[in-house]
Amino acid sequence: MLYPIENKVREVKNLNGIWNFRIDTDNAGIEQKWYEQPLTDVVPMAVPASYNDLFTDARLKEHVGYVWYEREFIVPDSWTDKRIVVRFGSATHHARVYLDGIEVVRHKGGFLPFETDITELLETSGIENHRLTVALSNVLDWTCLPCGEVITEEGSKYPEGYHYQESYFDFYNYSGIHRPVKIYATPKNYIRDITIKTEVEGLSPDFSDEKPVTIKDYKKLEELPTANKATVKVWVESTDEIQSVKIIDENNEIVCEKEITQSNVIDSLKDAKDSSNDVETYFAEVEVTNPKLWNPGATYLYKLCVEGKEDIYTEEFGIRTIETTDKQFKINGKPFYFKGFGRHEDSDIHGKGLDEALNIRDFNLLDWIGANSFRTSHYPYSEEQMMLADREGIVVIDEVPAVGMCFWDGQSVFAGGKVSDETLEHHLDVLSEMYQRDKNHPSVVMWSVANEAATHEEGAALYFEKVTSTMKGLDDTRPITIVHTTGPDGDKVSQWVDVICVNRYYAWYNDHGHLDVIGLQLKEEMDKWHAKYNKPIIMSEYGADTIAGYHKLPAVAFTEEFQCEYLDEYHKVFDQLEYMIGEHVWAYCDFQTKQGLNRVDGNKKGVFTRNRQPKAAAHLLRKRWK
Ligand code: GCB
Repeated sequence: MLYPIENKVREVKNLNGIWNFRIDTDNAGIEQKWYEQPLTDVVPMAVPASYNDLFTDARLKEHVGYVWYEREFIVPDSWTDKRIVVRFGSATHHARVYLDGIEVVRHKGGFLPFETDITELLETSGIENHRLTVALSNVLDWTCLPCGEVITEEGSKYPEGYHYQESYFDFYNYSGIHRPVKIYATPKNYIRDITIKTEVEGLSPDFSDEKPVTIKDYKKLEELPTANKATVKVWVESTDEIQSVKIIDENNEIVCEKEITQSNVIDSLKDAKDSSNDVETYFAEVEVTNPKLWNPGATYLYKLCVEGKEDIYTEEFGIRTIETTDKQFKINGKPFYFKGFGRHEDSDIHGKGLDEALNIRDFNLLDWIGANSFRTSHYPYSEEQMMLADREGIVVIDEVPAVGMCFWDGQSVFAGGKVSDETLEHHLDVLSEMYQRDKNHPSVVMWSVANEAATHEEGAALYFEKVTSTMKGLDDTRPITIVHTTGPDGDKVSQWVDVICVNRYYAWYNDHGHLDVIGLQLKEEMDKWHAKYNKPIIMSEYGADTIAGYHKLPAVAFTEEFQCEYLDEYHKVFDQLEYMIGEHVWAYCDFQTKQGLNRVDGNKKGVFTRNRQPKAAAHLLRKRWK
């Protein structure tokens, strides 16, 4: 899915700002057709933002069900004869969008964009001020990702109708219109999608003998790879007649150009929205000699400019290769060691709402600490973050919101009537939406199809065989992973992934406080994983809750000293194991969770505070990673 851009023929209007807002206390608004009239009893609400932390009333903050957003907009006269689309960067989790009282789109899933063509409605409405209304539900059940369930309590101990949202994942269920809302105009005939894949020849130098790839050895691999030639394969879906594709370098010089004709059309189908138009898929191959490669921390971004008779679209991309072996993860032939974090989109007041200033601070901190990568735990992050990652050279493991598919008390998720065919169908849809959104980002080097699912269950094998094969079918250019809580003995799914990601909390959730058992237990388990699957391993989570400013010698749990010693114990093991290809500390920052006995106002495993200031462990990691 293309990001809305402006150019000679395309225009974008931002609808962010203050909207009207109303909590649907009885969840009756849809039945009562609130969308037909301007909303009543509204309060002002910021978009994009989570609404939860903007209220002072717990009933509003914790509301389970629908809330309503509304604003007006005017379409400029200059957009007459254009195709007009309304687009949401994300709305968490189930959205129904109405234009002037008429439903125009529904979307399930809180972390990916959706859009719809509203041209015809706008043209026929005869109204100047258009009303955009959104009914948004934050309810999670077993048919959506993340999974959850609404629990209703009965009996004399609870007020009548008492219910709350239950979830089996460890972050607050922030809700709202979290990412930008835009309307944009394209020519009537338009470019619908672009897919870019690159192939590289003559990579040098040959790093294949560089072993073992532990953090210490990686430091020796300073030399950047080069290549003789790249073939850029381009697929363009368009209702417009495509005429050329050009590749433009960072100096804005055209490095190659190809004329496109009808002979480049490889497929044609009816446009679902406009049957008078066919969406044709054009395919072209363009060659770049001596390409500048996109490397972690040393990026190069080319632009692919596609020109049709009416429409133009320019997409950034990078040229790089990815390969995995039994012990390595190579980017441009060079072994890559993941240093970084599992993160969250989370901050005070904004919740999960896009905050560009915060993103800049985060990328500056990643640079300061010497991190080269992160995982989008546990859902795809904003498009704006992905663009920053491309530009700043931060490597991304892109994860779908498949989290919470595990009970910690032994109940079955896959055979206990929880996960169903409907869950699977949605999971596959989300994989496809994530791929469609992020496929052209060079920073994305691997897809994660789930975090900590109950992969030891028989049913999980059937389920994840479909999930992994679907992901592989969508993208033949990137490896895939699944992030485990299950151990190597129980795991039933890792035969289908390329890299094993393991979350481990030795001396935290097990043998709490016993730092001296970490080395033994960790090494034994990692060796087992590698012996079973012969695949490289990333420690995708390890960490200890730490209250900033708490100190004690000798170290005890929750102090800054403990967090440092804890990480050190893990690092000693990683540095001995040549199949370990990365360390992602949990977590980048402290973050909000639901209330729980082991959460003192949130998860405190951050290496930085929620306010993005360093704990002692940040200095330790900086020394190690730099
Ligand atoms: C995990 C989860 C993560 C939690 C973390 C913790 O394994 O993947 O979402 O926040 O543990 O701190 O318990």
